[in-house]
Amino acid sequence: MTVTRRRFLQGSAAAAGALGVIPGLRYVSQASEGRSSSPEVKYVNSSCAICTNKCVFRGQVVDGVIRRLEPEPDFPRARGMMCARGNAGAWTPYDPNRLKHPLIRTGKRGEGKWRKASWEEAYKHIADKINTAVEAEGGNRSTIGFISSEGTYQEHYYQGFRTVFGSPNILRHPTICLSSNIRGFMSVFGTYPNADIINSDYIILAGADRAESIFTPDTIDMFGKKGKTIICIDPRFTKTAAKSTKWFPINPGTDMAFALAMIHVILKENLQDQDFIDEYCTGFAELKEHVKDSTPAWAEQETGIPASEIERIAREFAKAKAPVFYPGRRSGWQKSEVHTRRSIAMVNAIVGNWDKEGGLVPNSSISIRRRPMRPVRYANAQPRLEADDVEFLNDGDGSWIPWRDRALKADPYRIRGLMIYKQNVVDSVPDRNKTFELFDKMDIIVCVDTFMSDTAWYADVVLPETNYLERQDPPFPLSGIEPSVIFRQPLIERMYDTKPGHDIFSELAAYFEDENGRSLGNHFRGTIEDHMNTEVSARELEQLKTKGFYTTGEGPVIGRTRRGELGINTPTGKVELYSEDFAGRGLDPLPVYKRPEKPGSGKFRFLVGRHAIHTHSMTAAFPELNWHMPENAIWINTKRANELGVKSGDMVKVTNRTGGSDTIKAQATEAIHPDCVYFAQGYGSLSKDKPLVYGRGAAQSAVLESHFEPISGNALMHETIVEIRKV
Ligand SMILES: Nc1nc2c(c(=O)[nH]1)N[C@H]1C(S)=C(S)[C@@H](COP(=O)(O)OP(=O)(O)OC[C@H]3O[C@@H](n4cnc5c(=O)[nH]c(N)nc54)[C@H](O)[C@@H]3O)O[C@H]1N2
Ligand SMILES: Nc1nc2c(c(=O)[nH]1)N[C@H]1C(S)=C(S)[C@@H](COP(=O)(O)OP(=O)(O)OC[C@H]3O[C@@H](n4cnc5c(=O)[nH]c(N)nc54)[C@H](O)[C@@H]3O)O[C@H]1N2
Ligand code: SF4
Ligand SMILES: [Mo]
Repeated sequence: MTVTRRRFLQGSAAAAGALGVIPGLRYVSQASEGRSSSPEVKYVNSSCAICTNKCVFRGQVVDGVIRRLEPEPDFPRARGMMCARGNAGAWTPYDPNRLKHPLIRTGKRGEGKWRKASWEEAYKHIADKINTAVEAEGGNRSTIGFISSEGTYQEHYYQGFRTVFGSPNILRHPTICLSSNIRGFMSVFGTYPNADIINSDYIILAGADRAESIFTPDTIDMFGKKGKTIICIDPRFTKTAAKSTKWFPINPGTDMAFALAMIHVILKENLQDQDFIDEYCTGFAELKEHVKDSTPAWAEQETGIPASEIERIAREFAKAKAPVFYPGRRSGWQKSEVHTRRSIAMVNAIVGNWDKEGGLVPNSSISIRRRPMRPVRYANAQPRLEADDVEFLNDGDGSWIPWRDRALKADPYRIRGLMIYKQNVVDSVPDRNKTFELFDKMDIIVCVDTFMSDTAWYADVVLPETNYLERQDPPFPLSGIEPSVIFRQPLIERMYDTKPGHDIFSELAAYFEDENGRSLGNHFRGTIEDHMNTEVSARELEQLKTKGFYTTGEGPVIGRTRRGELGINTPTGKVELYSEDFAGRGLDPLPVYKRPEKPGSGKFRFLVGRHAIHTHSMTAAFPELNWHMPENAIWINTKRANELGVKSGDMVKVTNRTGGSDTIKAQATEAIHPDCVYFAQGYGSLSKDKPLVYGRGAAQSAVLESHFEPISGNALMHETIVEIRKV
């Protein structure tokens, strides 16, 4: 091997080169300089960390340098493909802007002045600040807020740390993603199901951009199969719309009217699956009465979708062999979100679409022998800050928006510190001005990331986690219709002074004590290898090491409810078309439509949504993806743009009702509903260590107002009304 580590590091740290090729390839060219004539080639299977899908790949490593990541053909979710983002991940270890060692802030927050620190120094600094904060609050450990998105370490080590530390204040990703969807489907079916989209012959996608958001082989197969009808309902002409049979640019926030009218037609024409309803459902009579007046003509007024089309879709859907009204994923849009999802669940229920091929299928997962950490009980333990603000608050997930509001008012107690792991809260939580107000009240902000995100940029201590291609992660059960267990193993040696999550949290724990003076480090037993050896069998571990995953070998798990192996996990044990539980809580027991607010003259509803080559805020600065899309632009309907005197390429200022604003290039287009505007996430960064997106384009969180849905606690991303002004 002729590439020494030092030489490689020198190469990768060089500034933008003159090679004129895709930037990521440039790093690898630099890394591979002076390659030997008989290179050492090896393949390592591992799993992608660039989005939640965790596709398993086969990584090709030549002379210790990653050359490419190929999809693992046997892995059910990836089969023959890896998306653009997954491919671009190959170069992240070599990105000169990655985090390389612990940093402690020396200047003001956000000034970007740091000193390099050893891990011991960083841990000690964190522990001193946190212990002082807890003391200042009379021993109340709830004063530290824990924040994380999903990921392989999040589940046990990070949560484990929080559990033994003793704060109930955890905020996880569902609160800014899909908790309203989960709650809506749970209230009807008792679980949040998957959709067997490959085998369904009639699919309604309302607010689900599969072709960009879950661009996997089954999505391709879904579009590719003959004889299939796909109805796309979206205020934007997305890639999914382009691939669908029909697209309807619905008035935003009116999906429930569409769903209720579908139910109306199906019941009026007696197209329902009465046998399924009689055997599995409760509340049918109430639902039938409820939708009596939800006619297609009424729904046309609300949704903008012609009545004749609604009627036709309802009929075709009910008569199809395997229809599915896709549940969607991200769901925090409008105020009535939980009820909207319930109405969508009910459209499925009345045609008997439950636990069958081509339909909705309850989640399956493979269990592993994980030993959860037992919580330590502290005398001053306090309930979650926002415990009273949300009807169905999930204690393990929390609710970001009311939590932040309470923290700002120190109501009922003060939050003094934030431990943030793998969530870029400055960009991912609406209304970043408010997030900064929260930061201003903190004695200590710790951020564990792999890059200098906007959140890390404003933190006091930044801890660099080891890149996913250099790291060993524990086995992770991936649930779905065809469940599997995946894991990550290093393709290359660790290049910098970084640590994997397991080490970070188990080592940090040793700097804290419980009330009896016992080290919290005692709760973390064993190395990551010890965990792996106990969590799965030797044979399974061997499979993980060679293939990067294992399954039960039984293929899709469909039909357990119908075979009597699985109950319906609602309070009544039935599919609930009417919810006594909701009624008892003073909530509407049936989905009641409420017309969303119209933006008003000269104003727009601001929408967010996925982009095929980006993951949230994370990838916009990946050189090879940024090369395709150097900045974002705001979609404005052509007619509305003309009214404003705005042309494509003009700069506009977008301002919300609370003064939040950002400036961005305009893109006049027919591809968006006249009431709405949209731009992609990840740009307009504040972190100077993300130079490709620093100050380039606009940030969604600068423009999003804070709203939440009080049944599930989901932050609402489509309740923002903005004004556009040419600058
Ligand atoms: N490429 C890529 N893929 C991803 C991710 C990513 O960041 N990038 N993130 C992953 C994650 S965490 C999630 S949660 C999923 C999200 O996956 P999806 O939910 O499929 O994707 P989104 O683009 O968030 O939202 C879907 C669509 O809803 C539309 N919409 C907005 N308002 C309305 C409305 O009122 N009615 C209707 N019918 N439609 C509306 C938007 O225009 C958008 O096109 O994607 C996952 N996959
Ligand atoms: N404005 C806006 N906000 C949104 C959404 C939106 O569409 N627009 N969508 C919402 C949805 S659906 C979701 S799921 C959430 C997602 O919210 P986030 O989880 O905050 O999403 P990301 O922007 O991907 O940020 C993840 C952070 O983790 C870092 N990271 C990546 N890999 C690793 C790793 O291995 N270890 C560590 N420690 N860090 C790592 C990345 O560098 C990045 O800073 O955002 C929600 N918020
Ligand atoms: S869908 Fe793309 S980014 Fe997500 S895990 Fe798979 S390859 Fe990675
Ligand atoms: Mo999400």
